[in-house]
Amino acid sequence: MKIAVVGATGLVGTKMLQVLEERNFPITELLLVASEKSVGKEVTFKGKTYKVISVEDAIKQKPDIALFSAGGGTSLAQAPLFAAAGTTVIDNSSAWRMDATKKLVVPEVNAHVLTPEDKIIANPNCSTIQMVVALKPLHDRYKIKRVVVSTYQSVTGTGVKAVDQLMNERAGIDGPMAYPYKIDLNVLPHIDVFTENGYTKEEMKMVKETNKIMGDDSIRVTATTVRIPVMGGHSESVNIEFANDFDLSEVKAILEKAPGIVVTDDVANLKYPMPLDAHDKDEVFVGRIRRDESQPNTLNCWIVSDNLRKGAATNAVQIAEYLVANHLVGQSVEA
Ligand code: 11C
Repeated sequence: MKIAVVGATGLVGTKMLQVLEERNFPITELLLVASEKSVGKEVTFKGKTYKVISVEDAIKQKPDIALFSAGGGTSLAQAPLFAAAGTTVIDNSSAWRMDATKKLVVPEVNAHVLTPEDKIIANPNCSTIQMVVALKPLHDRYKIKRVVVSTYQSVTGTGVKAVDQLMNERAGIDGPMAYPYKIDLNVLPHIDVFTENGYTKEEMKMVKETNKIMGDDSIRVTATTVRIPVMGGHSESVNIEFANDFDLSEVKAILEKAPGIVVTDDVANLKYPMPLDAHDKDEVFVGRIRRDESQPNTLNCWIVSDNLRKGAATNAVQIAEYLVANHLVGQSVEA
C-alpha cells in the first residue's frame, strides 16, 4: 500500500506513524505530508528518514490510503481532492463525521458498514470511541436505553500547546495559554466551544456520534465533558440503563470476551483502570463495574483509554487494516 500521513508532524500524526510501524502495516511507499511551514522537515520511520512534502505533491502521487490528522479546515478542503484521485481518506477531524453520506467507524463496532465506494471515512472523537467499544457488546445483549457519561480528559486531546501549558505551569514558567484558565491543579468543565443548548461541542459529539456508530438513534445519551491536568488518556464515568436486567458476572464476562477491551476490576486489590496505565496502549480498559442501586437495570462503570491511540491513531490504522484485509482499497479494488 502507498500510504500518506497528512498532518505527519502533529501529536496524532506522530502517533499514527508509531502505530503503523509497531503493527507492521504493509507499506510499499510512505508519503509524509504537512502544512507549508513543515515542508522539507525530516521525519524518521522504521529507521529511514523522510522529507515532509506538501498536500499538492502528495495528491499527485495518488496514494492508496491517506490518514488525515490536519484539522477540520484542511480536511474539508483536501480530503475530496485525494478522494477524486482515487485515494481512500481516513479522517481524524470532525469535518465529515455527521455527513450522512460518510461512514463513521470504530472497527470493533461497525466495520461491516464499509464498502469500496467509501472514499472519505470518518474517525470518531476520542471520547466517543472508547465509550462505544464498551457499550456495543452490552447493547447487543441487554439493549441500552440511556447513557449518562462524565469525562475526565487528558490535555493531549487539545494538542501540543496544551501539553506545553500544563508543563510550563508545573515548572512555574509563563507561556502561551491553550485554555482560558490555568489547567495545572485545576479542572475545566469545558471542552471545545459552547453551543446554543448550553452543552459544549465535545458533549454533543458524544451524543450524536454514539447514535451514528451504534446505528441506533433510540439510545439516549447525555454528557458532561471535563478537562483535567492529565497526560496518559481519557477517563469516563459511565452510567448505562438497559431495557433488560443483567447479571453482573455475565456483564464482566461479556466485556472480557469483547474485542479491544481489557477488564481491570479487582477492587479488593485496588485494581482499576487509570490513565497512567493506559498510556501508549491500544486497548480500552474497563473497571469499577457495579450495579446502580438507585434504579433497576442500570450499571455504573469506569472506562479509560489512551486518546491519542485508540481514540485517534490506532482506530484510524485499524480502519486501514480492515480495508486492506477485506480488499476494499488499493489495486484490488481498481482491478
Ligand atoms: C479533546 N476529544 O480531548 C477532543 C479532541 O473531534 O477529534 C479531539 C477532537 C475531535 O479535546
